[in-house]
Amino acid sequence: MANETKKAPRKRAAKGKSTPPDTTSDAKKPNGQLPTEPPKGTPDDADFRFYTKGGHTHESLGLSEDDLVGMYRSMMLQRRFEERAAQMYGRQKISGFLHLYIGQEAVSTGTVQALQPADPIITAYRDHGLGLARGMTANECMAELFGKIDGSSRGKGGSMHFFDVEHHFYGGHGIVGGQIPVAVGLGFAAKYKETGNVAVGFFGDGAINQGAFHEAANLASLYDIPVLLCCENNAYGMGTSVERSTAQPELYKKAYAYDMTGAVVNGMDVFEVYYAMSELAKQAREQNRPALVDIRTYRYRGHSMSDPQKYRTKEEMESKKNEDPIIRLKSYIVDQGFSDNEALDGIDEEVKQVVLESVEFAENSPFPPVETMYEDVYVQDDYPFIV
Ligand SMILES: Cc1ncc(C[n+]2csc(CCOP(=O)(O)OP(=O)(O)O)c2C)c(N)n1
Repeated sequence: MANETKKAPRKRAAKGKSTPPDTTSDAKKPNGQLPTEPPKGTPDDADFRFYTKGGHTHESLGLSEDDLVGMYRSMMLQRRFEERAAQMYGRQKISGFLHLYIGQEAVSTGTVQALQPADPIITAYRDHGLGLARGMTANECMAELFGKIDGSSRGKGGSMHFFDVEHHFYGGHGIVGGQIPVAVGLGFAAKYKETGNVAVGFFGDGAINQGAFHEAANLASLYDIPVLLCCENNAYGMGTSVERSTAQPELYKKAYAYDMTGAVVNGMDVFEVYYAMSELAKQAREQNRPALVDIRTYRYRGHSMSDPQKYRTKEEMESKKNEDPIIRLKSYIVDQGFSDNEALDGIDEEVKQVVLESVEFAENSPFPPVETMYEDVYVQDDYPFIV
């Protein structure tokens, strides 16, 4: 598309805080008038944002040495926690499903570092990394995996249902794509209550094909909702690759259909994630506008513990491991002279110990009593109300 036809971002919303959207009137919209102009053509890359160039330094990003070490510690905790969880699953200490996040830690860590603590975050069932990055303790997370009463959801949710209201982490959802409209609802609430927060909803590349995504994206744009719809594009939905399941595999392009910003982010680089999410959250906050963020990442483990991973080659896996986000950050910290390998390995040992203690904590926590099974369940008193 030539520059003169390049679409300017829509300025539907007033800057800054706004009044709740008027959903009862369509007075602002021309009723029954379809465009008579010929279409301006399909979007090209100039219409999107690419956070893929790399080359950021902590200075250019305004990150301190402490921030870097904190990010390293967070990523290391997520990885060691899940390695141990996999082992506990093998020992049948954990039942049901277990979806590991290993490989995607730069996404959770970069995002949390970029957001304000009260910005709500919601995700699907691959939720351990985000929960830990947001401040959940290894103890409450491991106890939840074990189905014990000291777990974050009192042991009744398990792996797919971490939840921590205090840290503005709203789950943990097992129905593919089901959390995306809830993410828009969290953004709607932020706008309605004028909190100045931005909601961030994560989902997988498989989920983008669900109707829930399209309905939610439409409403988010129509109502000017401050929400980042973040696709953790790890290339596969269970064993099916994006190319085989998605008519437009360049997922960011779907933003164009909903008149919102579309961005691509290198999710293996924690600096790039931090940079992208800082900019996009600022825009959403200031303009009350949604964005679709296509975060290119990779999971080293199978879809869940029972996945034999026959759909990808060892070579593909190995090449991705060369991009490991933790090794990348560690090298940066050492190269800059902020710390050395020994000290960073010490952090690794420290988090391993935290995780080991969380296993002991989970072992010692009791199962929830059977009679509490129906507590904390949403029940409508007058149900069934349709006779
Ligand atoms: C509505 C619905 N359909 C099917 C499933 C079964 N299922 C669980 S995960 C999954 C694949 C989703 O893949 P993706 O969204 O790419 O997320 P990823 O696991 O890669 O993080 C499917 C089909 C489900 N949980 N919910």
